[in-house]
Amino acid sequence: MNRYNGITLDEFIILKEKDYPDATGNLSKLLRDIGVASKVINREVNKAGLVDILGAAGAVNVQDEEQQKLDVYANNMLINYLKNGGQCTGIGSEENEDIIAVDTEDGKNAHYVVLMDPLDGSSNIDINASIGTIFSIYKRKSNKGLCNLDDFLQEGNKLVAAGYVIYGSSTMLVYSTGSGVNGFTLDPSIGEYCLSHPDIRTPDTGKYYSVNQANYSSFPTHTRRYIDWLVNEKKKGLRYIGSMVGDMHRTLLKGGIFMYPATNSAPEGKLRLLYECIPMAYLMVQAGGRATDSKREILDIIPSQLHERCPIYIGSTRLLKRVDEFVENFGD
Ligand code: AHM
Ligand code: MG
Repeated sequence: MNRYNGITLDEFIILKEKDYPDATGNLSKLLRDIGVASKVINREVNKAGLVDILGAAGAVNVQDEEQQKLDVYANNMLINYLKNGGQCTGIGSEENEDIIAVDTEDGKNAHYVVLMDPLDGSSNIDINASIGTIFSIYKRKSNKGLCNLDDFLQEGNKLVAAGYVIYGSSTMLVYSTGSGVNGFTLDPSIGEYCLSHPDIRTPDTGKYYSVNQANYSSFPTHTRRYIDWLVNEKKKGLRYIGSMVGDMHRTLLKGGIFMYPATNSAPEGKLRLLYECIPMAYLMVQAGGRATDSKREILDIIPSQLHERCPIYIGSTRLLKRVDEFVENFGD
């Protein structure tokens, strides 16, 4: 039995901090703030069918996608907690075109920037399927004062922490600070995340592949051939929720591969590098898996824009190795 089994997220974060003698406690506080914000979001997600909170808010976000009311709520909630928590100097969100610099004394002195997709998979809200919050945390590059965009444009290898919350049949928070991945299930009776999945390891292969198969004809040749191989030779099953957090959660726990390749209409893929692909790649790598854009390891990519997109192939190492081979054999 793991020495941490069953303990709450807060206790775990504090215990883990003791493994780092130089830790100041700031990152722990930031992680706890995100945990608390996610519980408030979870409460609203849970009652979404009961109150008039569903449906489009009318606004359109920076990606030209229809914004749902819960997206707005989740975004505001996280921003409030991060701004008031005192450990975050700036926020980059899928829902905001520009970075938000925290213009308070604490904010200007804080060390961390947070990137997030406050409520990913929002097209699933109306049908009660899994959705999630994705976050990543970097140390700022600038010293003090208001943060700037450059503080956010860092490669995944520089992350200090990343995670997601899945609002599914139960709510879980899964995160890493660079020494393995741990998963916590929200116990609604006590309102606490409790360690339920210590030290998650992704199997080196798996039964399922996960991709929007409807885009097959516009995938690069190597990906089409790879999918043919998965289906015809390896007899893999297709699982696709259309919610990255849900599809990733299954892949992380059970192995397999999740892909969002380039398509004709989206030559850079659909998913966002900084707050979708990089944090998920970080978790997958920490759990013993791998993530690439078909040519580069996701964690090696140096971002140049806040809302940049990138193709992603993420999951079990043996299946990722085959992606490399198909790319080598079939090119683009
Ligand atoms: P969103 O950030 O607007 O919710 O979009 C991201 C979602 C991912 O969760 C999911 O993997 C993908 O979009 C599904 O896209 P598609 O419907 O094209 O398959
Ligand atoms: Mg998203």
